[in-house]
Amino acid sequence: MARFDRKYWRRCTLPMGGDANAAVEFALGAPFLLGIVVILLELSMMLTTRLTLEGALRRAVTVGTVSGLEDAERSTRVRAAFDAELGALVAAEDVVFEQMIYDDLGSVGMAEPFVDSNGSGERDPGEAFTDLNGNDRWDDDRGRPGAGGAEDIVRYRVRYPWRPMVSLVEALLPNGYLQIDLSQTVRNEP
Ligand SMILES: [Ca+2]
Ligand SMILES: [Ca+2]
Repeated sequence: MARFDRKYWRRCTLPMGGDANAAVEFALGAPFLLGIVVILLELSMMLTTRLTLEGALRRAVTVGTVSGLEDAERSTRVRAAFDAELGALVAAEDVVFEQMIYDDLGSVGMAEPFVDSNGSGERDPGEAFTDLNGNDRWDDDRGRPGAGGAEDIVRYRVRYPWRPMVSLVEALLPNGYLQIDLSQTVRNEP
């Protein structure tokens, strides 16, 4: 009768060696680590995009506030200065760049006044309103398009839907993108 070899039995039944364990652990952990790396890369892309847009907005404001320009020329120069600062990361066709003139600082971003006849808390069709910007319709922002003249108050606003490159990250975001919304209000020089 064959003698029972305890050492041989243990060699056959014990788990695999250290290398095999490490391989299994790596196989299980790799997707998680890869996911973290991808998210960090996307985050850095988003921050770089935001910084680029902030720089372009700053440049536009610098160009926009100088004295001695009429509205149309000022507006054209501002837009050109802004566009020139957009790098390759920004899809220029997706950028919404807005220039709005206001009568005073308290009016910035405010809706045109209206009579809330039905008490709904919002302006409904048919309710009377004051057309402050003279475009013959009610607006939820009373500003007039343009970069204004001397001492005018102007708000520059940039909106941009930043989209990740990796579809997995895109799926994590509401609507598949992250809205970057920047604005700066200035008074033009005399
Ligand atoms: Ca109403
Ligand atoms: Ca209006």
